[in-house]
Amino acid sequence: MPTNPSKKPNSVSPTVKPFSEESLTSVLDREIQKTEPPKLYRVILLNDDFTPMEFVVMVIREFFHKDQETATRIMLQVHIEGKGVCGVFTKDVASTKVEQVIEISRKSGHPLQCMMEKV
Ligand code: TYC
Repeated sequence: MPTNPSKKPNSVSPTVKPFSEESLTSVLDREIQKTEPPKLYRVILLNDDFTPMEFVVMVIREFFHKDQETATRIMLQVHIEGKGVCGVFTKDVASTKVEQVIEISRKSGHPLQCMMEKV
């Protein structure tokens, strides 16, 4: 084996070469392409004969951040058609909204039903 006179006897040559800017970018691009977009879920209110309309409007305003007019329109759609969409969210957010709506409804003595369905 030829000896290199400038090399110290016990030095180890580096095995990891630093990334060039281009190769780092292509590695990041590949990682981004692997990331799936999050699955989305509709949060839906169901009609019943007992929950007061004003309570449903309050729920839609407070938990889904709708104004009075939009909340009233969604409530009336549920009342007339049997169900209506209050919003579309990622799984965890949708499931938390469903729990919160059901909790406040039961605590208030109303049978309002809320569910989520995959978009
Ligand atoms: N149908 C109810 C009533 O007549 C009102 C209502 C609307 C209830 C929407 C639930 O998700 C609902 N008082």
